[in-house]
Amino acid sequence: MAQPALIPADLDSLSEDRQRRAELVTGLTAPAAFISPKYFYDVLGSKLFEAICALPEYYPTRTEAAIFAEHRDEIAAAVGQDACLIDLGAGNCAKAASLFAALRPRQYVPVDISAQFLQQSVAGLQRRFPDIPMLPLGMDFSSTLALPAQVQRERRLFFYPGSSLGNFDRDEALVFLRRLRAALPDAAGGVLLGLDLVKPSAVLEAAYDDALGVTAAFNLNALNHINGLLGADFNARDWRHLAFYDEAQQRVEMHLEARRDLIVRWPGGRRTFRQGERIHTENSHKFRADEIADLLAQAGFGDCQMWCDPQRWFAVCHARP
Ligand code: AVJ
Repeated sequence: MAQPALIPADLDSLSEDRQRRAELVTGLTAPAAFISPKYFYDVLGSKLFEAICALPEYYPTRTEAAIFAEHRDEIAAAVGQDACLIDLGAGNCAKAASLFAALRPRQYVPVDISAQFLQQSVAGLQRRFPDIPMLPLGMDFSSTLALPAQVQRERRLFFYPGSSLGNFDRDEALVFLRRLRAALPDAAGGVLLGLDLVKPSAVLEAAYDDALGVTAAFNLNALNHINGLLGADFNARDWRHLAFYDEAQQRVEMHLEARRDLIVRWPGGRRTFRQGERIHTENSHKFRADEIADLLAQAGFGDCQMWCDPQRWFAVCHARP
């Protein structure tokens, strides 16, 4: 089968570009500077995330994979076969691919903001699975879920693994889940989520500040990515990676901290940072098992099923409209 063409959903159009610059400038010039974690994912960032998933400290990926392996048949029975598998933040597509044999999807729709990386992933995947029609979408699904007409409506299954939902605040997560719910026309499919659970902070902090410094590189790479998008002059050497667990907010926060007083410039703007001043780059919310069913119910889903590892570090959930 020919290599599937990537649908580049507008990322390069002029208005999208202007909007993205405006969003970045808003965050960078805010009194407490911030950027969206979606800016981690250029080609290098996607590769660094892939490396994170292989780190001994980063338990989510392998714990989730173990849950899928252990409960494959039950999960497949809950989800049903012949689905249109819509993989949100597909990256290297490895998680979905590991389920292909059990789920036998009728159509595979991987979606990722890192369009070029996705294109490379899908090219290899289509060769391994020539019989599954694949429709890769290079788009930012955090703002809109406008799926092209080629995406089958029947038996849609939104696959959102890896605790990516944790990047949203609670209210944003609810809005996002409601949007998924609205895009599901029938009861057959649903959502299949992977969610990271609350656990001792030492485990969490090691997972987001690993000994090899891969997560630090992943965080710092956002600055290089922004330099390209905005024409800014960030120097990654001026910044330090910071990650800590906030028990009250139930989330790991990542920041970049200025190592000295400095000025960052871009066409049409600039920002002074004092030594020690931070840019907030990510929240990674952790869930309590009992709040997951509530969240899904509030978003309009029913029939929630959940599978965990023996330590109860991670949860895989399926819910139907
Ligand atoms: C892809 C958002 C699930 O929050 O654990 C990994 C990203 N950040 N290490 C996460 C991430 C730092 C990851 N998610």
